[in-house]
Parts: sequence; structure tokens; C-alpha cells
Amino acid sequence: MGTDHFSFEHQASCCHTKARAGIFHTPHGPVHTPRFMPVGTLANVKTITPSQLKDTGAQMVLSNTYHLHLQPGEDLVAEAGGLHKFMGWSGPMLTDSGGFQVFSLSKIRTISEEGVTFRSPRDGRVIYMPPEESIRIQNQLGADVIMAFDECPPYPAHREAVEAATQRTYRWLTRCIEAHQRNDQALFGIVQGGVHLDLRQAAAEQLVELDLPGYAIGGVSVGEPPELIEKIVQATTPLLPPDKPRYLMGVGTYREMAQAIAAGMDLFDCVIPTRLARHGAALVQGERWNLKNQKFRRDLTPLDSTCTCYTCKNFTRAYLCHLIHAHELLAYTLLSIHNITELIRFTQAIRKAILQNQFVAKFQQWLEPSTSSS
Ligand code: PRF
Ligand code: ZN
Repeated sequence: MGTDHFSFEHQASCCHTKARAGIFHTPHGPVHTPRFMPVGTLANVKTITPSQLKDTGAQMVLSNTYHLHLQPGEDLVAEAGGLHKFMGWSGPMLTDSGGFQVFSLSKIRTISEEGVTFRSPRDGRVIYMPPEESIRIQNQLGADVIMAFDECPPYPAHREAVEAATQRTYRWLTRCIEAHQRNDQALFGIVQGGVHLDLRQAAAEQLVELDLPGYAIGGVSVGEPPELIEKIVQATTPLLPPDKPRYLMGVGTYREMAQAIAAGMDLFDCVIPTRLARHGAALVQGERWNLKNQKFRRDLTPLDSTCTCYTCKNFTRAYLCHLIHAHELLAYTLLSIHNITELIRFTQAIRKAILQNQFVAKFQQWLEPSTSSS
């Protein structure tokens, strides 16, 4: 099985924007784009089963090299037959490389040209992770898509520091390509460059030269003003090849996804739907509702009467409010099911609108600059 088992089938383009609908074919099945990918950090999407996950409309699921290396270890996952078998998910999967997680989650770390050294927040052991190690781990985990080991500069940062991180990310990418051993896994490159559009463009041009099976935009949604995300994406996507999938890392609000889709992005991931669920909150038609609120205590209507998810078909707001107040674990399962369904439905509705040439007409509300927080 070669990388020819990955292809991006272009289905339709929007007349007024750069939005496109397509199918990303992987060894574990197709991903209809644009599409939101739920996050399954530790080989599970928190509180829901793979069968519940499938019913949300999820196609590709994300997991993390950093977390799985710390526990239970890639050896065990490989022994179990790989990530798909280990976690009981037979659809497409993607693993993030650990670069971003090392920077955001481990306090004690040093970075050099060779790689990153950090202390495990779990047991304090010192872990050395050069790009080759990230790829070795991802080869063992066996996801369909694996990500290059990158350096995501913080925001704000001096331009010189961002430039150095961006160039290092490129050198690391060439080492990742060299280390990558499995042709049934597609290695995606990551465009860094912070908020500097010229750095972004130079990075994109360098990456495209390497003719990778897919490209990601990283280093956004790290604290910069939200309107910059759209500018960065708009400046970068025209340089990416039209026949390869494009993934915007860590972005999953309605507005940011709609605007990025308008600029030509295809794939998104974000912990928002599951994190909100664990805080007793639901995404309902573009808003965030706190189900703990007393106003839901006697509300015997469904969470969202237009939603066909398991939660909305079978339970009331009053029931969810009760479960949350009683700290019952089912609350988190039911809210996660709804929230993931909601975000996937949003990207599916955009996909359908692109196919029918109605994207701008139907999603104008989300393409304009933000007036609220959603
Ligand atoms: N790099 C990697 N993973 C990521 C990011 C990145 O820059 C982001 C930034 N939004 C989220 N996840 N490897
Ligand atoms: Zn629902």
C-alpha cells in the first residue's frame, strides 16, 4: 500500500470564495470535507464510545503522540495491533506529533536544534524527543495521517524568534520525512510563521517543494486576536497545492471554521465540544448554553428540537440539568454526543451548501467579523 492510497478528490468549488468540497481518501475510509474532527487525546474521545462517536457523524478522529507516549506507551498500542484496534475505532485517524503539546503542557522543557527535552508531568522522568522520535512513535501508533514535529512559537513573540522557530520547523520536517517508514501513513507538513504573513508565505513555499500528501496550518489560535487567524489563513492557502487536503490545527469555533473554509481549508479539530460538555455546557445553534442554569430545571423540551442526535431525541433539558447538578457521569456523555454532532453538522451543512453553490448565501452570518464570542 503506497501513498497513492491517499488522495484528495475535488468535488466542488464555491463561486464567490475559495471554499471547496472534497473527499480525502485514506486506508481506513473516506473523509468528506470540509469536516470537523473530534479529539481523542488518550485513545478515546472523552466519555463516549466509538459507536456513539460514529453516530455523531465523525469520520476522522485525532489522537496525541505526546499523551500516548507518556501512557500507555506506543509499544503497547503497537502490540494491540495499532491505535485503531486498541481503541476500537475503524475509521480514519490522525495523530498530532507532540510538538505543540510539549510546549503547551510540560513546564520543564528545553529545546535545541536536535530536539526537545522535557519532564513527564506524570512521573517526572526526563524524555528526549527529537523529530525522529516523534515519527517513530507515530509509525508505531499507526494512524492514517501523522503530523510533522514542529515548533509552535507563542504569541506574542519577537519576529526573530518566530522566524527561527519557523525555519527550525522546516529543518525538522526534512528529518521527519527521512525518518518516516510507513507508506500506509501520510505525513502532513505544518506551516508556522506566527502572525507574520511573509514568514507564513515563505514557509508554505518551502513546504510545497517537498510535495507532501497534505498540509496543515499551525501556530494559530494561540492567543492572537481572532481576526488575524482569517488573515493568516487567507495569505497561506493560495500557496498550498489544490489537490492536497488542508488542515487548520486547533480551530473549531463556528466563525473561525466558516472563514477558514471560505479561504480553502478542509479539516479542523478542537477540544471545545468535549471540554464544554465536561463543564455542563451545550452548543445550541451557534450559542453556548450552561445547562446548569436553574432556568432549565423544569424545561421538558429537548436540548435542540431541530437536532437528531441521541441526546436530543431521547432526553430533556430538565433531565440534563438534573444530571449535571447530581454530578452524574451520564451528563458528560450526553452533552459530548450533542456537542460533537452539532459541530460536525455545521461543517456538513457548509459542505452541502458548497456542493449546491449556496455557501455565501446560507453562511453569511458566520463569514462576517465577529460581534459575539461564538
Ligand atoms: N502544531 C501542532 N499541533 C497543534 C498546533 C500547532 O501549531 C496548534 C496550534 N493551533 C494546535 N495543535 N503540531
Ligand atoms: Zn443534539
